[in-house]
Amino acid sequence: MKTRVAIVNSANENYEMEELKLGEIHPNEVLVKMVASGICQSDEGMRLGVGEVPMPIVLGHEGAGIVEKVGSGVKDFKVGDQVVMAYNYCGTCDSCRTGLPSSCEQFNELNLTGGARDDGSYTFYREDGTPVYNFLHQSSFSTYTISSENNLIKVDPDVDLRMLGPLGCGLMTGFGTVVTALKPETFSSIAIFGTGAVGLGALMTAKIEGCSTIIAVDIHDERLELAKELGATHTINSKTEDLHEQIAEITHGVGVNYTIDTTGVSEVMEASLKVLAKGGKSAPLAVSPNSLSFNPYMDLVMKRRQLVGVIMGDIVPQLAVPKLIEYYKEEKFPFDKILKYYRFSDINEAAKDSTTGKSIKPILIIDEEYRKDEPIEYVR
Ligand code: CXF
Ligand code: ZN
Repeated sequence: MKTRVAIVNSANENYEMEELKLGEIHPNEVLVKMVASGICQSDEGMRLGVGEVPMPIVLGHEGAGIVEKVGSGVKDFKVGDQVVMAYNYCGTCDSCRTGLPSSCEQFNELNLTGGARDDGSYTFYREDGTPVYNFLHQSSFSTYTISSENNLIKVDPDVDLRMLGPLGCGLMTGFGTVVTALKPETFSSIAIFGTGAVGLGALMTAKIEGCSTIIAVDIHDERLELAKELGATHTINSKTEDLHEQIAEITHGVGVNYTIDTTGVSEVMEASLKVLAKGGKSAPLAVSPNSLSFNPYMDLVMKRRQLVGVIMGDIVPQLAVPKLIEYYKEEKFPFDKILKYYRFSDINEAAKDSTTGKSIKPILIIDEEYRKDEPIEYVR
């Protein structure tokens, strides 16, 4: 069977459209006809070579589609199911069994090394038989893809799949970081550095969880306006305002209880630690090559602060995604406000718009026939 993909041949190159052959579906796998896919900052990180994934590769990991065929061992999905896709995990290691599949012992092998199965076979091949690597066992920048059943989250037939892909990565990461990793108390304060999809997902969640002071920090005023609309009680433009002064004023000199950094910029990560109150907790989330420096005695011990690592929101995708859809329907998580739609063939423009900040969350429409009677507005 053939599939049309956006391929990256080597680091730093643009996406190119190409037709590939799909391999065989294995017993625990599912063939998905893609409807749409978000573009995540990590896709860009991988394309630019920061993540060191093997190439040529089909990226994309915020996919949504319809089950076209299931492997012989798949019990929970059937042909025609609407699915959102997240990452793969083994399901049987201690982390998976204790509800932390994003810390799966086999996370790297299953997600980041190209997708060879135990028998050495791959999900994508070129006409000449050479394999093309997959990403997070998903590779959603493709008209059809072979995924694992552990990647999939079934969603109701009534919901519009075209908007749902980002729930499987960026938005779930922001959501999970708040509800699972930081667990802010009602009336506590939180500052979110960077108002992209992860930051805004965290911000909407902080509001749901009852944080009474929600500070959004960014360098773009339009983004800060949107953050306010989505629940920020305070905004700081750290380019034009003094961050430390502002935070001291907002928190009456105490500092913030919780911070999240989504920028990966050294000084910003450092600031997100240093503005914490005593007993505060900070989560730097970005896939970034940068480091941060701090003095453990002064910055942690004396203030009893914590710096925590969180991956994919430390949450089970199959629990998080349906919950987020429920919150969306209740108008508590209006993530539609951050989405912009592009045609699949405009993937390079869409990726560029996400880097320049023109689009917070670009979504590629891969199947333009899906719900054709409910047209959506394209950026170009
Ligand atoms: C990343 C986390 C590190 C591995 C690739 C995916 N998360 C979100 O994009
Ligand atoms: Zn992602």
